[in-house]
Amino acid sequence: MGINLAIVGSTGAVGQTILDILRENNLDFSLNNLKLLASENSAGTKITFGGKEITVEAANSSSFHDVDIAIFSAGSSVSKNLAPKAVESGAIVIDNSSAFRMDDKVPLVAAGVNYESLYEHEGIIANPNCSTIQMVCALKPILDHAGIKRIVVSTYQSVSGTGYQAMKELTEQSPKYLNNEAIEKQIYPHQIAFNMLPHLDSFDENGDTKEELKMVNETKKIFQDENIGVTATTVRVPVFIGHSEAVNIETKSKLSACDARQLLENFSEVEVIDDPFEAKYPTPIEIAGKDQVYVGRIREDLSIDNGLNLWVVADNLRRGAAFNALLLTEYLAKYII
Ligand code: 2RA
Repeated sequence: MGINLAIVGSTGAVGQTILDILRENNLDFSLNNLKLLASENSAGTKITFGGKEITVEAANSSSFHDVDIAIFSAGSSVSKNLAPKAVESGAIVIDNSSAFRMDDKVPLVAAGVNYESLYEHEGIIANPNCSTIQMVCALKPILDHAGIKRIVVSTYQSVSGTGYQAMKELTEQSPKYLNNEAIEKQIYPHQIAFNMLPHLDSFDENGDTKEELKMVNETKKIFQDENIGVTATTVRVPVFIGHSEAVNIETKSKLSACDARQLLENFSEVEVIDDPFEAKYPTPIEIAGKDQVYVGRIREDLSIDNGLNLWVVADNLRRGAAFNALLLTEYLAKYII
């Protein structure tokens, strides 16, 4: 029996990526019905899927009566408003927004890292933030083998993390800058073309951004360890798709770079590309459109006893959002509902 799936935010960057992955048809569940939902503004849009034209409907509290699983990718306020209504109607919600991630009653699940947390769900399951997902995937086999004391991460995040309007802004600013024309800014506080902004989301009183705190708090929740030290600096870069991360860790027991490489090569969620002398390491252009987490530059940090450095790259729309949500859907369909 197939599942009845609804996508809330089906016309946005993540919603469209969910549809692309469903069209590729590589997941181990079948669809009985697909309902496409969005805001009033996008209602009426026609989307071709599986040889049929589906009309996008405006999402409201009565949209979920015949739905088994609803994937929400329409921002926190829509999730806060409609996810509880979807659950009341009998659906399980997989939420891509940050609305419920730190709620104790809501499992926060990175596919392949902590599927077991899905069994604790009470209707809502949270997808972690994209930058967290790729980091915890890369660190999971190391955590299990050597333990982790501290993580220091710096990110290089693509504009698609902000959505289609930001991709448009980078596209429009780039030729204008090269032609010495006036640059217009709407989405970011500074020019993003040929620039980098150490500013994702708002700042708190310590000077951390919300994106940085998401990486800290979500990692602790997923790894179920409040004592792991995590500190992050998140940076927006003029890349369309693919977030990159320089991750420095201190393990509890000694792990050589060679053993870390072996652990990562054997982990299902990761692909290692690591031959720097042949200029082989993952880059966002090369991994865009792929579903795995890519790791390279695996090396010991010689400044401390148990230090390792990793370079971690993933397609933020796919692995960091759509694919993670669909892997959770697959797991729920196979083992839980
Ligand atoms: C970003 N992490 O890249 C956000 C998207 N969820 O802006």
